[in-house]
Amino acid sequence: MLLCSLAFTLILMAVSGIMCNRTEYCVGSPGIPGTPGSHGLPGRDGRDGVKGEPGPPGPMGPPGGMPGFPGCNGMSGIPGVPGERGDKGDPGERGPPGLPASLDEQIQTILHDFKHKILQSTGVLILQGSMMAVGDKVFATNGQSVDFNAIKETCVRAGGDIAAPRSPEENAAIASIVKKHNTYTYLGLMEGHTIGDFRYLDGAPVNYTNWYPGEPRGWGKEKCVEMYSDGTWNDRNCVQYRLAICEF
Ligand code: MAN
Ligand code: CA
Repeated sequence: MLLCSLAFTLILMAVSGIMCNRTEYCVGSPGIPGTPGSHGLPGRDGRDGVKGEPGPPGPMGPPGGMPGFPGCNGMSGIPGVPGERGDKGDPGERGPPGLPASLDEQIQTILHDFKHKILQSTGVLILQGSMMAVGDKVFATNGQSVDFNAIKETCVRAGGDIAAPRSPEENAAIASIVKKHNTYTYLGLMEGHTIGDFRYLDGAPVNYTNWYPGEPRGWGKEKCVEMYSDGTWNDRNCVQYRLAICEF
């Protein structure tokens, strides 16, 4: 049988022209590739990857958690009201003795300049007829006619008093202002509790009068005193409008 198949092979080889011997591989056309093998087993797990970015903040927790840290300080409030004034301090030490003012050249220069300035201003006011100077007194008007109380207020506000003549010279000065304005004025006099007892506003009795003939005849009903344009006086109620003349 073996001999038979060997003989068959040799015959086949001879027919097909292929020659070979026992020490060489046969040279022929490649065979048909086999079918692919089945899938191998799964490989081992890889190494851990790099750490990812932090996730978004989580939702707010339930109430009753721990209190947070204190917040920053707020802005400063508005300043409080100033405190009460403190007590007066003790007087300072006495300075070194100075020159008497009469020998102090600097003081004398200042006084001289003051005097000059005051003389200039007074001269202008007298020239313009804005003031009447009699002795140490000065009379002036604002040209307004108001009642007795308003004249008093106006004069005090200006640093003076309602004009009250204490001599014929002062009376003439006031009268010249009244005449110039072609009107009457109230004087700084009033009737006291006793009828006919007219006094200066500080309560002192009058030491000079210039009543119009027959005046005063108000018999306690005319408490104020007006001056006519000729300088004579009449007792009168206090609510007429009269020229405001003050003395300083
Ligand atoms: C007249 C005189 C005055 C009086 C006035 C009042 O002039 O009787 O004495 O003060 O009237 O209007
Ligand atoms: Ca009268």
